[in-house]
Amino acid sequence: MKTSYEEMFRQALRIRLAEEKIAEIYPSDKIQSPVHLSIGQEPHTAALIAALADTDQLYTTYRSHAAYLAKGGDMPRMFAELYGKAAGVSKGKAGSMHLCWPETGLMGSSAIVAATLSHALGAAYAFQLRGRSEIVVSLTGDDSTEEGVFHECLNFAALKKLPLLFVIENNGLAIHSHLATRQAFSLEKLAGAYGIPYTLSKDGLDMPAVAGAAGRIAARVRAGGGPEVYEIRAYRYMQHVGVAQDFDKGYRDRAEYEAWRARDPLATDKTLIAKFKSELDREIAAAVDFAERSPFPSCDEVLKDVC
Ligand SMILES: Cc1ncc(C[n+]2csc(CCOP(=O)(O)OP(=O)(O)O)c2C)c(N)n1
Ligand SMILES: [Mg+2]
Repeated sequence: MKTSYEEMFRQALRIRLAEEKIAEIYPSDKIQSPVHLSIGQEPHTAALIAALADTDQLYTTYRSHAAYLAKGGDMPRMFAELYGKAAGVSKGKAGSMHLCWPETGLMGSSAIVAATLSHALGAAYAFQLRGRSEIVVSLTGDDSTEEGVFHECLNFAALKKLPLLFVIENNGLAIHSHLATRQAFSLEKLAGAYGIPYTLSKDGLDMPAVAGAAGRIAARVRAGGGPEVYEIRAYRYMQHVGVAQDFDKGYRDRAEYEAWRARDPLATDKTLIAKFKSELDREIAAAVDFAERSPFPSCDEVLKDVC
């Protein structure tokens, strides 16, 4: 593994502290973009990305702060984007749900469930045609596997033996709907129907296990073994969209959350938290300050870059 446990921990903690800062700022309405927080799910994202080469490409969903930061996205420009400022990654026009940082391979994220799957597929096909050594990773939620495009992408990726890794972050929920009420199929068997190998990590909080599995899978995909499906089970601590915890809505039990949190290294490893927290708090405060001081785009920007 190219990244040490401490570095993965630091990266995951960096994401958590940044998202906790977003939650703190949000009631002020300075951030008008809807926000889908990854709190609880950052460990597996940090571990997955730690196992990839820096030049590998990643495509993901609206729950994108974690992937953006772990893939090397600039923190001040992320906050500026959330604030709708001209200095934002996408000049303040994309908001939280469409972060990208092509400089280090985060090629796109989208509010439309499963939308980036076909983009990842196309990129993987291009890498193959050009004889490149990079692989493409598609990181999407459990609900995306119900979309027709997921099945089409499995088929084409298997047919062409593309260098594409489908990572499914399974938090068991699509907004308020549990997986058991939505899916009549097994992901493993579905992948198997296309001859695609499937791996499961039952605990997304276990960063060494996720980084180890992701590294082994990525090496096979890179060596020309064709696409793979990697499911990571996780738990989101916050509501689907927004910055509250919505246990009062009755679709899940606080005890589930407490059981995950009791094992969560970002909550329990006081030694590593103490080691990194002050430095990360300073980085985040500087990013927020940058966003607050930056100007909004001028009115003549409104139709540029959008059509
Ligand atoms: C094509 C499409 N259908 C429905 C929606 C509404 N929607 C937004 S998020 C979401 C649930 C997605 O769940 P999942 O893929 O498991 O990701 P998670 O939010 O759990 O990370 C739905 C149905 C949408 N954005 N796009
Ligand atoms: Mg989900």
